[in-house]
Amino acid sequence: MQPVVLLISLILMAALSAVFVLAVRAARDPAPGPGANAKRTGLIWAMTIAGVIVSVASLREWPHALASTGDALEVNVSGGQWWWDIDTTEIPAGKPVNFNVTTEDVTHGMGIYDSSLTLLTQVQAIPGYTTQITYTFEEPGSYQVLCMEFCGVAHHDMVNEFEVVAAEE
Ligand SMILES: [Cu+2]
Repeated sequence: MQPVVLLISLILMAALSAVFVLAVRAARDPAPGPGANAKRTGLIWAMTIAGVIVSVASLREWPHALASTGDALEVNVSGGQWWWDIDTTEIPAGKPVNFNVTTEDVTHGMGIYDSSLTLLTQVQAIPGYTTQITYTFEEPGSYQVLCMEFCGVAHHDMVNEFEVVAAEE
């Protein structure tokens, strides 16, 4: 995945550089032809409209559901240097879970990973606040909570886990 991202980044950087070079060349031209202003106005409108369309289309699918209040299971998570305290060790699969996350000292990042260490969801843990994230686990298994924000020498020790169990019929 990373080589693909790198390649895309390099292509976009080259495209941006080309635009920059063209803009510098155009600025050297002392007398822009007639209609240049109308062309610029049209270009700005076209870019604005394209930008709004791309933004709305790409933001439609949020990576996580908004905090739900319905029949979700409430799980409280508290972080600190250097531990995670989770008040629930078994979570039923297929049921939305509201994680209420806070920290007792500095800012941490609560990331939830599956057994292959794929990040499923994450939320910032902020002192004095409770942040919420809702997630529904589909697969039973062991899940890990890791800190995603460097928070001191034992940051890497901020590991805890919980089990997702098959829902009772
Ligand atoms: Cu931390």
